Amino acid sequence: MGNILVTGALGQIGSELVPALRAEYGRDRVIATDLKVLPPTGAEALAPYDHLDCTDPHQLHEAVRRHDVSTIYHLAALLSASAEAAPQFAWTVNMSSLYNVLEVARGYGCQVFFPSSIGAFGPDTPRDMTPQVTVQRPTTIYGVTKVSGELLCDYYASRFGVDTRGLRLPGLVSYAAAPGGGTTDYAVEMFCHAVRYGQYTCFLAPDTRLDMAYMPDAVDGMMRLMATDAGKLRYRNAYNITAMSVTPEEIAAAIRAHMPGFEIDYEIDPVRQAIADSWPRSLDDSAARADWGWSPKFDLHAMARDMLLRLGEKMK
Ligand code: NAD
Ligand code: AKB
Repeated sequence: MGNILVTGALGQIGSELVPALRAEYGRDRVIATDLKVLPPTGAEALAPYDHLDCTDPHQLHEAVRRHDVSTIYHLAALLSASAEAAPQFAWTVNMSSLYNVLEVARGYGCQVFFPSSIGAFGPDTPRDMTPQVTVQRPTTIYGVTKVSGELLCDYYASRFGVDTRGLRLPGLVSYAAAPGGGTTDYAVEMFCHAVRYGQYTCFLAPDTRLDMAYMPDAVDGMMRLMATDAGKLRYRNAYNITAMSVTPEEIAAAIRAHMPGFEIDYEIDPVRQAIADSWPRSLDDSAARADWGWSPKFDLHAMARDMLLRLGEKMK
């Protein structure tokens, strides 16, 4: 078995996925890579780490060859709000990097993980208990890249036999690293501002319902999916997963159960509100539960308790 390469490793997911992979498979076997250049002081703690722009096929090819890579977790991308602010750049980053990853995987026989999103659905999709297989006509450039990415993964699996696997991730809540320009960032911000200031001004309306999951469950789901026998997987584009379907006012109430003085008000950002309003309110993740045992441990209240505890320790 070869080594594991993670692209976009310094982002919100990579900051927790890389340590989890290293704990499971050994530090030296997991190569963290990102576009960001590490300061010399941080380099040792993250090693093995390579600076890698995965829109450059040569850099990617060279990293996979040099590190004897057999598995790629491809996290590098622009998220929904950042992508909407720069749609042409988002297409280049999200699509050319995935194409390069799939091509190098075809050449070297690598397994590939691709993180799709609830953003791969659009206003024509059934919004409640959104099925695994349904209409996918997103109205954001982010969603367009996620549907295209799902289709490309499917194509490389059926046409070239590349072992592609993916998840349609909901908004992820975590304390280790800040989120990177998404619509569901409000949930993470709300916890951070609650601990730091006791108050948060939310950019989505109080009753905006979206799927979420806590990062430890999401990381466990990615690793579990990648370790499942290939024969059990009915879908090679991406599986729906979710742990909770929540609104800003419900998250605020869960925080108030621990911090009764927490205050929230609302200043709606029309761009991110329109994105959220085009996404599902709740996903049907029964295929993931049946095929490879998706089973999240954290509901809203368990997540709120853990987030407030961890952030409190971190901000001491
Ligand atoms: P993030 O924005 O926090 O991190 C992305 C990382 O990619 C950053 O560190 C950035 O420097 C890096 N990057 C950008 N362009 C690059 C390039 N050309 N080459 C190499 N690295 C580059 O994102 P995240 O939240 O960690 O998300 C990772 C993946 O998961 C993305 O594909 C995202 O669409 C998907 N996803 C995330 C969520 C979520 O809630 N976090 C939900 C659904 C899907
Ligand atoms: C975003 O809001 O863009 C991401 C996602 C749900 O894909 N968190």
